[in-house]
Amino acid sequence: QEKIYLRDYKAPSFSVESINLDFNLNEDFCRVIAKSNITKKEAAELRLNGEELKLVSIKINDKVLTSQDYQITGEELIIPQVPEKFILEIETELEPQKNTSLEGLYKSNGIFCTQCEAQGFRKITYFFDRPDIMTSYSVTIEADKKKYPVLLSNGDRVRIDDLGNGRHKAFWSDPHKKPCYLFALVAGDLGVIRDNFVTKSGRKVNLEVYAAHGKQERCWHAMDSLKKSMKWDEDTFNLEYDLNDYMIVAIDDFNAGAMENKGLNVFNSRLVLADSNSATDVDFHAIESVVAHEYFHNWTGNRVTLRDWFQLSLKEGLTVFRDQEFSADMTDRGVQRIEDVDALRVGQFAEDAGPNAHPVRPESCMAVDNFFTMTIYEKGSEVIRMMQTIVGRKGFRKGMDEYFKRHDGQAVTTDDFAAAISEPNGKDFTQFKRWYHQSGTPVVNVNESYDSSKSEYTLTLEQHCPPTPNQPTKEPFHLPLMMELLSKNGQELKLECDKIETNSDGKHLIELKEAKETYVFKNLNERPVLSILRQFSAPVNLKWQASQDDLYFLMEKDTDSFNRREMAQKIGLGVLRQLIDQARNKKDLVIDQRYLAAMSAIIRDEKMDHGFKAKMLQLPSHSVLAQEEAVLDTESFHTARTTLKKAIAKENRQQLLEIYQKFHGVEPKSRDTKAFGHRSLKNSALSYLAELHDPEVLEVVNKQYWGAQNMTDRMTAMMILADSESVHRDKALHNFYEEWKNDAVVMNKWFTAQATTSRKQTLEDVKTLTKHPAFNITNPNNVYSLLRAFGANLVRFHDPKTDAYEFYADKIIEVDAKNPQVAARLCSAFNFVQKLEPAMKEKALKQIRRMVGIEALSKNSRELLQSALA
Ligand code: BAL
Ligand code: ZN
Repeated sequence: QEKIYLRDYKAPSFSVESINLDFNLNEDFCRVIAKSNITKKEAAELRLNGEELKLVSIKINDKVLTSQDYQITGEELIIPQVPEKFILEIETELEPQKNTSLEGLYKSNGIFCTQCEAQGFRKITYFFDRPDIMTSYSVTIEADKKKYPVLLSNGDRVRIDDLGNGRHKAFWSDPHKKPCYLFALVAGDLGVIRDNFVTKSGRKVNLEVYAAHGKQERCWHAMDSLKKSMKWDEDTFNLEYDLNDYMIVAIDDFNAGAMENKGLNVFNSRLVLADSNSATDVDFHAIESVVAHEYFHNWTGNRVTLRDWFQLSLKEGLTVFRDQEFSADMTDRGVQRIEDVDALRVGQFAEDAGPNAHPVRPESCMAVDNFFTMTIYEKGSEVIRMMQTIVGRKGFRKGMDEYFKRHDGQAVTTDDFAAAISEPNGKDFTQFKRWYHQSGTPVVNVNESYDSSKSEYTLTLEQHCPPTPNQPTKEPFHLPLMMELLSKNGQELKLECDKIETNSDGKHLIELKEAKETYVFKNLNERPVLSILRQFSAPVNLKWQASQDDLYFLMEKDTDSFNRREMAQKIGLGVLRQLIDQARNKKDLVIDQRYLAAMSAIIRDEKMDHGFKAKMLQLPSHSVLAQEEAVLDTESFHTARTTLKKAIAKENRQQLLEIYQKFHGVEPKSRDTKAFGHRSLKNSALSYLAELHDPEVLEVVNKQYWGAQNMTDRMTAMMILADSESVHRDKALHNFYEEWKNDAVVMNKWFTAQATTSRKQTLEDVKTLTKHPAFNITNPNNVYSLLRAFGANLVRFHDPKTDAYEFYADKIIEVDAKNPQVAARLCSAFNFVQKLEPAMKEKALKQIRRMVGIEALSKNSRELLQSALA
């Protein structure tokens, strides 16, 4: 399979002034006529991308071409001779009803819809399928009037004609130039809710959210989130919406989460539909953040787009950063940061440490679709956040204004973005940009000493970055490390060190640029306690052999709430690793009493914010353990974690029950941040209590299941019961199924609850569920909620007593034949292969080799699996 390289980028030889797309939609075929107005800018043959297309005809300036005039390969249409300016008319035929890849034009539950990013447009017509070709679109859609009353595309509605023969035809025109990956079409019979938003300059924007009939009333939270996003982007970045209409359409079969097509976002229905009966607090939060994300793309992605796909983080990293900041403003900034960093650690750090590590701006790839990773998105967002930390919020806003001033309407690069932020702030980002091309998570070692005779505290920081694929050595990174020194009673001390920066927000920063640097702080009459990497100001692994006293002190007193929780995690990780070691060596498991006392103190702390307290009580996940431990012995992980949880629960049984009783049933329908916090705390108390496996607690869980007044409570109870041997288990699962079996979105929760248990028979359950009538392997959400969730269930996926790898590989092969993008997302389950014990490793490698040996395996899956073999 061919690789593509960033270094081969060449500016296009053609420009397209406009394109008109005419769709004629039918049950068994769709005819597309694409008419483009093209200019040749330099001597070149015309090469257009196109895949799986049936070509009907090609005309240049109304003259029909014969087969001698052009050539068609599997991926391109080549016309050697074209005039300088011409109208190219191409007619193709598609079969959307047979399109299982869900790229290009396809059908989901009787609705025609499109997904063009990254390279789906080439499955609609032959075109320059590259983001640096931006043009004006006009679109007509003709279809049966009864079956497809709603006909949507990007931009402005021009008119809709009744053709008098049972068919109608809609005309759309998008006044903004765009690359073809932002093209969209929807045709179907859909319900809709409507509202409007008046922009700061007085433009009234019609807002519409479409969903299957009967589901539209579940779209109000998405609508509300959209309005909040529009207001936030005006207030925060002075960015206003630029069309008369903004439409969101919920689709059941969708590879990803959502798509920011200009004026017409297409969403996975799981990220639109929500009410308190059917959606959890986490779902509500995710919907708000993804609706915002897609809306924010209107400027960061659509108005300013990317030059080539290697620059994907230009729009994704920046837009994730924007949605994280939005969520922080809508909810609790401290808790939001904890959640964002947890997600980064679990997903992106693991990616950076695995066989598919790649830079935020990659240099090569086989499948562009494989770029949609945690590294491009979440680490990309951290890169933007570091820029903001270096220049401060005011400086960042100045840079963003400059970015739009320089590049509105253009297709640009991450270098262009970095220049727009750094230049107006007088900063040099030359070294900083290593974050874009060096992969891997840097490690920062911290060494401290205090000299009481000189009243001096010395801090030495050393950085290095472990080797990653194709990058054996790295240059030092430019690391903004937010820090303070704390006194014995937790006060921030005056910092007398000339190497400390203060950014425009007044935050103290170390800008570590060398491999090793030393900082001397003067006039400190007592040994201070270091609080470093506050707010997780750089995505690094901090190696700090601080004393237990300092760690416990920071966990209790750090003035940065993020760091309090971080220290709780660091101590918890150490405790768990000791227990894992004991479990692996068949020793008695001895619980660290100091840690137990500290966790008990948190449980008993009446003043701590409830949402934050729930985060303080979380133990490090298996995925974090897997990154720290040299060997992936998940049974020991499980034993260690459950033993620790049980000890904490046993010590605090009464207090946990009190927390539960105090908050259970309080404002069960409220969705404000406070209510989220209450529920998250009392459900975390319940999950600790469940570890005791005592019948009284399981009665409480069962009662919560049956009496739940919202999905958060129902789902929590169902997950606890699903992971137990309780007599209540089967009845609850059966009831959930009966209640929601006709609701595709909610049924995914039922699959996940059963795929993520630690019970020994989980694999057998998952196998059975793949044959269940509610499971459809062509539906991406079903695949993710059952199979991918199982692949991420480290304890059961890596169970030496089962054939989980073989089963999972069979499923990857089955999915891959229909939908390569979805199959590729399953492959990451094999990322830990290098950490497996020899016998397990051989088992896993055997399956990977088997998959790679299949000739027809997609380049998407092949690229990811092959690197696991390297
Ligand atoms: N562009 C694909 C979906 C998203 O990141 O918004
Ligand atoms: Zn995005």
